[in-house]
Amino acid sequence: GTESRSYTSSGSMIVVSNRLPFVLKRNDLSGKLERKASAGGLVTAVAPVVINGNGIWVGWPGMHMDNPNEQIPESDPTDRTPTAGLLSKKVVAVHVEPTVFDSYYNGCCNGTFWPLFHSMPDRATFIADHWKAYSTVNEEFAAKTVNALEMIHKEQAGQVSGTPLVWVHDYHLMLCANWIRQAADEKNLKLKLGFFLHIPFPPWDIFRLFPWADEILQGMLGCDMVGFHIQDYCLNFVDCCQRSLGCRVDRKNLLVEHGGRTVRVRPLPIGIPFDRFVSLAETAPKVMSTNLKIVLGVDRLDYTKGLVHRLKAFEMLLEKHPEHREQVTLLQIAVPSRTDVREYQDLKLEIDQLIGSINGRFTTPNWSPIRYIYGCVSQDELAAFYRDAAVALVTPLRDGMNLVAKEFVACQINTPPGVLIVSPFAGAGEMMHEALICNPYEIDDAAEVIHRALTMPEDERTLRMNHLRRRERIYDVNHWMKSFLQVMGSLEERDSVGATV
Ligand code: ADQ
Repeated sequence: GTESRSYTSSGSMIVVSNRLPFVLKRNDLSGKLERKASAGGLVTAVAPVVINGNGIWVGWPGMHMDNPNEQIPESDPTDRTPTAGLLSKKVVAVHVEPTVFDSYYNGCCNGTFWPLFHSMPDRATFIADHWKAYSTVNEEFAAKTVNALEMIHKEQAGQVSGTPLVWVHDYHLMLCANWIRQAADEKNLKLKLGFFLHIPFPPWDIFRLFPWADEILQGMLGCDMVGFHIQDYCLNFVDCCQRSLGCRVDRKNLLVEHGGRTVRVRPLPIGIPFDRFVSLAETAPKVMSTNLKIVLGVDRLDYTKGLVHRLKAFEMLLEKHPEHREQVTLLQIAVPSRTDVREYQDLKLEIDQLIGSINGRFTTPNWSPIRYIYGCVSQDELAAFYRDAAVALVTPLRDGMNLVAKEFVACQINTPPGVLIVSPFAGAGEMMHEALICNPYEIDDAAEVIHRALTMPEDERTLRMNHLRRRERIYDVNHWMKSFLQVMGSLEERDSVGATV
């Protein structure tokens, strides 16, 4: 098959993200700290660039430590994950006092920015103390990033090497850039600064509801380049800069002038490790023994994912098209998320009740319409679900990109293939043209779209899926990584085949 390549940056890369690419756990028996790897595609693509380029990762270690000077452990010798080669001296852990961290993370990040940026302002809280904590934590991240930059400059003293590249991730860290830039300037440390937002950037009318909106924009404009998944988010950002800050902007070339510098704004749609999902799908054992057609949903349990609307649409399908009863089952997998937040607990209850009522209404002695898994599943199981499903329902009310849509098409290796249904309000809906598009708010129509997917002729399914797969194979997560290095002017392509996991 086509092996996707990994790339090298010309200068060392410092990645700054809320969480490190692994979290620390204390072993109950030995009392020692251990690394617990994360399995995400982003880490798969970014970790090799950090490791190969002798870079550094700055982030929160996933737990509060009584002694912040306690050493981060090296990786276990049996560790085969992408971060195994990340030496402890290349990891900078950011420690924050628990109450401040709570105001920053649960308060400002997930209580304010998450709903606001997903255009759900009624769910957002605007609390000055949370914003203050956000600012404090961002300052701490910036300080640690400058330490990392100093380490890299020291190591490279005298050697000819590219300019170090700092890559800040996501809505947790929108204020870091100026502090990093100022401190680096004072210390005469060269750098390039890039930012990537993993969630949508809202239109001005929504964004300006945030009382300190200008400061966010100024923070992001501290970078040389600001990346979003799609063009729409780029245009929203440019528009906000013009209307809130009065910046001179160039919409065609996506440029913003600020503080005597020109900031580039770029759409950089993220992809998945396509080949990895194909091989998982090729080897994963069957997990469902059933002759029923599976309609699949896989989401973090989050109000942006449109789970309630989806369940209602499925109920409507069974009502309007009774021929699907006892033929089809909805398999919904929901990953527990932000479980200490009240809104997420309420949503869980609402979903439990709705599933109970739909199953109560339609279940027969040999069939029930909905199978519901509340929990994590292994990568193998996930790939098997994706492979063996007839239809995937990816119907968020709003979503930056949505990787589930992409993982589903990667795993569709059986002939004839299944059908993808995607919401136009996900970034993924923008480019996956051959999917069936479904507005999750319009329940009746959503039911009709599911019906159409279930009755689509084989040749049409094949044609659509071939196109979808071809695109995702090319625009995979390594391509995203490469595009970032390219826009930063830091791409040094090695001619070798990528390090595969
Ligand atoms: P998320 O909101 O988390 O990401 P998504 O893009 O769908 O949403 O990614 C979810 C990931 O979790 C997928 O890779 C999926 O495989 C995994 N996953 C889901 N259910 C699982 C389960 N039961 N067990 C194990 N793994 C499971 C944010 C933004 C998105 C954006 C990404 C990347 O909200 O819009 O696409 O970042 O930029």
